[in-house]
Amino acid sequence: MNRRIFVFDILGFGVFSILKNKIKFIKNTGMVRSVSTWKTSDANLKAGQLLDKGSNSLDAAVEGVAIEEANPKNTTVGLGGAPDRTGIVTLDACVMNHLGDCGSVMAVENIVHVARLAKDVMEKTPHVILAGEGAEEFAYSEGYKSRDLLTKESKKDWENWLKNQEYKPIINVENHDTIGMLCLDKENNISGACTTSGLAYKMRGRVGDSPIIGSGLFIDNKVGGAVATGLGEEVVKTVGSYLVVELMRQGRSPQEACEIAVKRIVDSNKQVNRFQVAYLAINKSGEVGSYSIEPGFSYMDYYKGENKEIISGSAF
Ligand code: SD4
Repeated sequence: MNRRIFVFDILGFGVFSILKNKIKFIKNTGMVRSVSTWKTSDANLKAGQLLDKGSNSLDAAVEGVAIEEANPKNTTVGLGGAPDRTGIVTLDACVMNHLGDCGSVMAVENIVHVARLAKDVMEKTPHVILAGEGAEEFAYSEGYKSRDLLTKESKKDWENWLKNQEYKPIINVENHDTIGMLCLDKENNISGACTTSGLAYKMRGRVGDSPIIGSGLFIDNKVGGAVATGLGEEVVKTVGSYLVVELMRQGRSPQEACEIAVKRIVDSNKQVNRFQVAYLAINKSGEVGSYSIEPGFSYMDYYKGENKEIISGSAF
């Protein structure tokens, strides 16, 4: 090969690969979108409106999910969340931003806004994860107030549960459940937050997927983000949210990526009709996808000033 052709080849290939990447991950600067698992309308509206006002994606996600954390009617998040089998409410949460920074708290008692606490772990400590008493002490040092998370209603439900003590993860808890949220801001940056009280009447000390980076939430700002909800034990086994993002990196749409990740669980599980897992994903172009094992999963979508509930497709 003479030198001129060789140089042309190198340059040509360089231009081609740059173009290829550009085509795959088209940026949509200026567009904002917020999506969140289940019918978490107020939380998603809050995040969407913050994004419209120019908030960065991390602040929008954390302040959005804070609405559910403070909602005593949501029995799977924050205040009013179902306790473990000993009657103690323990919360899990994590956040991840467009730089790939992340923070997580696990099995935290007496603190309502654990997604904010996870953000504080990320921004104010040299660590990524704080658990249990250490996380709670850190919260007090940052000015968080202690609050009994067990409401009269959740205490009553737990006392009823004690009569039979049957541990059975419920497939879709009244369509109002763990909140995983993904936000795309005006700078075309994606961040997310995930917050939960975990599965009702879990063993003391049990932690699910929600605070585990890569399982309950994963963001790669070059590609997109994903969140999971449902039976955490099954999400952890396939590192579900990371899998969805990696599938998008390989060129799959958010919808295709969620479907493949759900099918991976279905294919390896004979008892699949006994539990629910759902994924929700967004890519850099602002395209959204979702899929679940069982019917009944829905998500909220704030786009162009409208906040809509979307019913997800399912494997069964
Ligand atoms: C967990 N994934 O702790 C959470 C629970 C959940 O809808 O998402 N419920 O396993």
